[in-house]
Amino acid sequence: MSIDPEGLADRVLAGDRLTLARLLTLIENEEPEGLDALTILYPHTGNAHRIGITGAPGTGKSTLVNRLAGVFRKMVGDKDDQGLSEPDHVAVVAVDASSPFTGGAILGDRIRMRDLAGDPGIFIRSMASRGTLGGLAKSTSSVVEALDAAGFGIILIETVGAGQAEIEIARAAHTIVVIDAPGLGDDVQAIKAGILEIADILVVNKCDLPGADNTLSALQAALTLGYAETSSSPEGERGEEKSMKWRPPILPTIATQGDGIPQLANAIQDHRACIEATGEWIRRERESMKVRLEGLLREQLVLRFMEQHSDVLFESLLDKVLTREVEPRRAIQLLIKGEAL
Ligand SMILES: Nc1nc2c(ncn2[C@@H]2O[C@H](COP(=O)(O)OP(=O)(O)OP(=O)(O)O)[C@@H](O)[C@H]2O)c(=O)[nH]1
Ligand SMILES: [Mg+2]
Repeated sequence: MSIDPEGLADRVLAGDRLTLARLLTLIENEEPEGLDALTILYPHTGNAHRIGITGAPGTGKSTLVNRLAGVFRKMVGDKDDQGLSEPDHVAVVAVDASSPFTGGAILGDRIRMRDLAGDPGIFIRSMASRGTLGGLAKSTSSVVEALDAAGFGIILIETVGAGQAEIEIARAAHTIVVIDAPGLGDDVQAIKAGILEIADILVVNKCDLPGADNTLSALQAALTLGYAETSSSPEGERGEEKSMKWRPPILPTIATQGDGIPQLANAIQDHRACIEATGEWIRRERESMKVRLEGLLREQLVLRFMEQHSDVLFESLLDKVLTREVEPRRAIQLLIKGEAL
């Protein structure tokens, strides 16, 4: 059956959720019709607040994201001429790289179905981590774009903060929430290196469990240390800029009971307001699009190169690299120059 990309795009813009689900599948499978529809939809994007939720496996991300979606649906927007505006529609994208050991994702999905079914303002999509990790980041960006065009004002993106690709996905968000929980061993080590630095908001979930206070204070200490290092940087900071600077709060939650979730929703809204006021929003949009375009360019250049050149040269260079006759970077120089050996 042929698919008409214009018809698809029109129905997505009109709020047809079944068509949206179908489009997301086309995008995930990298079908050309999906890309054609995205091209039509692209001018309608740019309105969503993208929120990355990341953290170690089993910290309660899925449970927390469900609660958060529900809380956002109850928050009314700013007052305009017509009175209070409707709550934003909320989309959840769960990038399922969960390890088979925790089994958390399955449970989380069951809770999702039970709590959120029936609210047409909430849309949930799980993305399987098949294919390359780079491919995952790429299709996640496109899925998020489709949801943005479909009118979701808030898009929550859950990733397990376990690897580079997941960190890349989180980085494409306007607001990054990093979740920690007690009982994961060394509290700060439990958060992968590099992930604390990208957090706009830190959450200690499972505060009903023993050790929560230790996790809170360990994070506080790590954060204070991080700040001491930045503020002693040689450039210095003007007082005014410093006062505008966002300081990541550390918030306690019990996601299973909903405790602390309204405070988290408020902190996320505050962060949005802060980065909009300082121009950081625009800077982040530009930076994440730059990374995305560079990735797409790299991919296309490699594909084109491989199409235009015979495998023979590549394979013979590969052989020579393996026998230590040619150094790898030198091999690529030779390959690009087209110099056969
Ligand atoms: N005690 C307690 N358990 C919680 C809390 N939040 C979540 N859990 C439980 O922790 C387990 C994992 O929850 P998930 O929400 O699936 O965690 P996750 O971080 O999404 O897991 P992965 O996606 O597999 O990384 C489940 O058994 C939850 O019921 C909490 O606040 N307190
Ligand atoms: Mg999960």
